[in-house]
Amino acid sequence: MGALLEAIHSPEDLKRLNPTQIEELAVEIRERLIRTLSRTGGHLGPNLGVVELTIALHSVFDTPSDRILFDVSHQAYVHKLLTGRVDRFDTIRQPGGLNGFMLRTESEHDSYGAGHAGTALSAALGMAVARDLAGGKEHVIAVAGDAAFTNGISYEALNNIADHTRKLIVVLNDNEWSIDRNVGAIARYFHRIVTNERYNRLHDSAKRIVEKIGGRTAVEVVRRAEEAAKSMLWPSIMFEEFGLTYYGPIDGHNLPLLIETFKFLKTENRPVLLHILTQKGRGFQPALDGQKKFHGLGPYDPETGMTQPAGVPTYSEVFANTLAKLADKNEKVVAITAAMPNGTGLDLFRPRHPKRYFDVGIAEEHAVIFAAGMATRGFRPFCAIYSTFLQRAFDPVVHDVALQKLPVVFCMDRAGLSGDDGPTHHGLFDISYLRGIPDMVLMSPKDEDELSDMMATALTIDGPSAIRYPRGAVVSVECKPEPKPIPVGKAEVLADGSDVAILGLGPMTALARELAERLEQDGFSAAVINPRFIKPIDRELLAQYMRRVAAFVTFEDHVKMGGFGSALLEALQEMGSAVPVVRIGWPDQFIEHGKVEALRAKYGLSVAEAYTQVVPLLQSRKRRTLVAS
Ligand SMILES: Cc1ncc(C[n+]2csc(CCOP(=O)(O)OP(=O)(O)O)c2C)c(N)n1
Repeated sequence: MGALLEAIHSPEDLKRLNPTQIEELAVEIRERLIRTLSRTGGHLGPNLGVVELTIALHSVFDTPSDRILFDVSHQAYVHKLLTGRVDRFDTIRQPGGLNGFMLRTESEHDSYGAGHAGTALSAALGMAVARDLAGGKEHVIAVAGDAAFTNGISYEALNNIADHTRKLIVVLNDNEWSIDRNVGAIARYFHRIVTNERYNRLHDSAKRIVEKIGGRTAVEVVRRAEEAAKSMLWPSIMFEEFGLTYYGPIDGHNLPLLIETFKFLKTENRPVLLHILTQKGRGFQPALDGQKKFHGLGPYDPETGMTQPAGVPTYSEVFANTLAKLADKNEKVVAITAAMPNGTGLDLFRPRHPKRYFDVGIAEEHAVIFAAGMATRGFRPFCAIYSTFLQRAFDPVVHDVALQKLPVVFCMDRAGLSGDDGPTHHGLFDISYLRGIPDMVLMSPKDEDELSDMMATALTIDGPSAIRYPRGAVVSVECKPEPKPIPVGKAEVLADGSDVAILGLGPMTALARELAERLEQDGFSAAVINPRFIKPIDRELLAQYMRRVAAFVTFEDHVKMGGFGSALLEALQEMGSAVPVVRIGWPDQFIEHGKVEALRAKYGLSVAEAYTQVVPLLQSRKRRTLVAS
């Protein structure tokens, strides 16, 4: 099984296959994707949809000299299989194995790394212009899904392409889905093109000509006929207005058609956009039946597609249910997501308050400015955006929300290490980038009950606030029936002590407790503090402890630089304290993908590491006290 695929060590091997073998290869690739991902998890649906497209691209173009870019690059598994990574494919998303996205360090065939949406067209234009300036001949091809066209950057690139290069191929891979159903006017526009009957009739005959005759002449004849038809059917095709010649829509699963079309497009001396229609999840019925679920998922049964039922609720679910409750009581509460209704939990909010639920597409900057607009009119927007994706909207957070002191609440899911997805998805920078913004109130709950309380707290704040909480299952504590606001800027003392004060941010209070236990066993008296607020930090409490303890310890699931420990250091320094601070957090480097526990151990986010660093500080005070007495 899989003999053809196993023999592909580079795209050159693919080019030696005959048309029948290429069709068989597509079957083998699908089998491999379904089988491997059933164990590793990953983006099954998107990859099943681009099997023929990727085979066609690698049959016609020559990587690594030609540059193929995939937007987001979650759909680049087939590309990995065809570019010398079959042997390692079973390691995808596993510790030390292949990354789930394109990585320039992983292969010379990965021309551009990505994980966030909307970057392919800009980067491709950059490469095309670099080629033109250097007098090169290579081809640059950007593959972007229909949802990438809900993202502003794609249009910023489109606005420039025709002015700056004459050779660039954009492939619009249209499957009508983002993670959820694609939203907005652009999705409807694509749908209108695809469902226009007259155009499609013409199109079918065009397809037959290309299949029958093949080659450049056939495509040229078809193109001329289509050109005429297009202008009859619509006053303009949007992409043509941007200066890209539009081809399509064509069947993205018809291999001979795709190959012939790319052979033709390769010879074009003007920027082109090829619109292909694909089916997300093609070849695996459970994925066709559950497009949303199979966009990206953990392990499943390769026969039935069944997954383990989730036992414990997630932070996302608690967030969404609490928001629905808050919205029941306050008609000004609205929920905003940037194409992540499922991931953020807002799927649960939507049916309860459909009029106050907004999915704006993959458009984080717009989401934040849209929220700002609503807030100016008295609404209380909750923007549910993953920590990593809010990076996109930094300026709107500063310029539109904070500067105008608007009460927008940023609910940052997946704050902390995200694990298997790797560096593009780790949420390790949000404290650093939000902490310096005036008026921002920044919170992190130790458990799900406190998350609900912080959401209620946010409603009492007359300005911007942000709550960071991690991916996955909650701590499973008893939750109050109704959330209760917490006094802003007040930390919670979980245990008092006089030798050391240990502050564990968010769910890291668990590590703080563990460290305290170990130190108590050694005869030290340890205070355990749940900071709750990163900003404003509880200076009153710090002032009490800085007079008593020999050291502070901070634990945070965030980079150390500019994080919570840094905030504590700054506050202590300003208050004239020289008490040493042991900061436990992520180092100043990008963290690879892997299992959270293993990566924490590797990078010293552990009780053991804190213990090693803090004990000498405590012992030296003990010695000093003994000498003094
Ligand atoms: C800036 C940003 N926001 C959100 C996401 C989460 N995300 C990953 S893939 C995806 C949908 C992509 O849809 P599309 O580009 O149409 O590709 P498909 O999976 O349908 O092939 C989203 C919203 C992201 N990667 N980047």
